[in-house]
This record gives sequence, C-alpha cells and structure tokens, in this order.
Amino acid sequence: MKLMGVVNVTPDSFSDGGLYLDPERAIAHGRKLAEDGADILDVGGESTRPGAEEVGAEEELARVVPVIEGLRGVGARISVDTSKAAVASAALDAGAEIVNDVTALRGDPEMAALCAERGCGVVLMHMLGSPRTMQDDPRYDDVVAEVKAFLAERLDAAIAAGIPEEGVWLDPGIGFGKTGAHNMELLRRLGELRDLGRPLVVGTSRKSFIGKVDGSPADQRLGGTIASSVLAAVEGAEVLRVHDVAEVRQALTLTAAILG
Ligand code: PMM
Repeated sequence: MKLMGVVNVTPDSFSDGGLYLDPERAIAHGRKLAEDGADILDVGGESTRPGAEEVGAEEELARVVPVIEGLRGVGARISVDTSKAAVASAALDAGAEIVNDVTALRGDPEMAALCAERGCGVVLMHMLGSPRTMQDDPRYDDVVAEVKAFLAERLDAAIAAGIPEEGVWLDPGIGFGKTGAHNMELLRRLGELRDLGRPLVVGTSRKSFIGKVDGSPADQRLGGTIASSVLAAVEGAEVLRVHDVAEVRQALTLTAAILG
C-alpha cells in the first residue's frame, strides 16, 4: 500500500487552500509528509475544487517548480497534479517522476505525447465534465460500469499514444462529477475496477461526500477519511491520496496487522 501525500500550492483548494502558497511552507509540509511515511508527494498548483477557475500555465508552473526542486531527495517520489503539458514538462525537469492528470490526458492535446516521450508514470482519473461544471446534477445509469468503461478507454488511448501500460495507474475520481451516493457506490464496489489490471489510486481525503454523511466541515473529516481509505485499501486500492499521512498510515498498518 502506497500513500500519496497532498501538497497543494494553491490559494483556493477546498481542503487546505492558501496554507502552502509560500514555497518554503509547501516544502516544509512535503518534508513532514515524507517523514510521516508518504511514498509519493503530489504537488499541485491548480485547484480542481468544484467551480474553480483555471489558472494560466505560467502561474501554475511558478507555483509548483520551486516546490518540486525543494522536495527532491526527501525520500518520496514526486508527482505533479496538472493537466497542462507545459507544467508537466517543467515539473519533470525539476524532478517529478509521475504526472497525475485529473483529465486523463483529455485536457491538453500535447500531454499524452509528452508523457510517452518522457517515460514518466501517469495517473488517469475519471471526471464527468470539468471542475467548473462537474457538480451540476451528475447522472449515471451505473456509475461503476461507466467509470470502468471510461478508464478502460483512457488506458487504451494512453497505450496508443506510446505510454507503456506498466506506467499507468487508474483513479475513479472520488468527488469529480459525482453525488455523495455515486461516491459511496464507487467505494463499495471498488473491487470491480481491479479487472482493469492496473493499480488503483483513490482519493477520499477530506472530501465533501464525508460531510454530506455527517455534516462535518472540511477540516474535521479525518475520521471519515480514515474509514473510507481503509475500506478502499481492503477493496484493492494500491495508492491512497491523502492529506493526513501519519494517521492514515497508522490505520492501514493496524488493518494489515489485524487481517494478517
Ligand atoms: N483529488 C483532488 C485533486 N487531485 N488527483 C487524483 N488522482 N485523485 C483525486 O481524487 C484527486 C486528485 C482534489 O483534492 P484536493 O483539493 O484536496 O487536492
């Protein structure tokens, strides 16, 4: 089980917006997450919260590159959370090894070729619509079947673009164009996505579906994050994208010790 610790260098992420906009603070935070047991640090410079406006490549690049440079050598691999090829390219130059693209290579026509050429790891995530529109009444006949078909199609597209299959991880995109019920069904039936044959990445950390169940605000969702992360791990997730690395690591260690 791998943990991907979240380092958001944004003014407006729903979970930690503005806390780490200063590069020194973001680097210190990433170091702490690595010490806490993060295998991967996911550095992002554009918020994907529902309704978020897009930022330009120059601004996004200026946010993430110094942080990636500062986190090189802390003992965790670095992924860059971006859907722009220019940002991904600069991030890979700065030391990132994985591109985490929430548009699954659909956001920028240059992205697939860049990833193929650079031989980096790639996370392909499901999203219905764009961050600006995704929470406007999302509908599915069968959310799990549709997410699965989408991920299969994006995996094929990545391979067709020359990205080695071994480098691709797949993510159902919890919270991206889904109601609370859709998110919970995806988590309950996560095992069905294992048929895709690639490692599954799951990010439930502090997301609003937790608050929809118990009314908690974003900064008080650690219990819900742990419960959903442990369940995702038991259902076969291999990478969990979380803000609270130490706490989730302990929960997973205990779960593994009990289940044997
Ligand atoms: N969630 C967010 C951002 N990037 N990337 C992947 N692969 N999976 C996710 O679930 C995901 C993501 C939004 O969360 P944040 O604003 O706390 O970073």
